Amino acid sequence: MLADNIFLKIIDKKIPAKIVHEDDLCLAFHDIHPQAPVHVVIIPKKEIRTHDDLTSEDAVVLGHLHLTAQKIARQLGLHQGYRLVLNCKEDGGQTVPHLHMHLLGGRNMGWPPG
Ligand code: IU
Repeated sequence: MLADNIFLKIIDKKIPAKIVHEDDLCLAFHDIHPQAPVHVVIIPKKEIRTHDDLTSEDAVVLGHLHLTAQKIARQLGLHQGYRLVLNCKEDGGQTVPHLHMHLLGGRNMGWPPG
């Protein structure tokens, strides 16, 4: 069972977050439980619950999340690379019911993921 959509409250500035980027389409902030030296969460402002709910109308937003991740990675000095993770629903490990992309970097990532 997915928890409440706390990310909508972060978008509305009802709860605080360490924001690293904001524009009309998305918001990015440092994860409260970082899994790497750099761990940023990038979310669309549009309410999309999971990756499984995406439609062709969301192609621009989805592309924008990727380009924003690239921009933030450069700004935060992840010149040796980074990992993007998008967990989808229960089996994918999604805990917050608002589409989000994890940007992880600053260490060597293992494979396969858990
Ligand atoms: P997940 O893909 O749904 O598992 O990721 C949710 C992430 O959101 C997870 O890494 C949390 O630490 C993070 N997070 C946060 O940064 N701020 C919050 O208020 C909450 C979760 I709730």
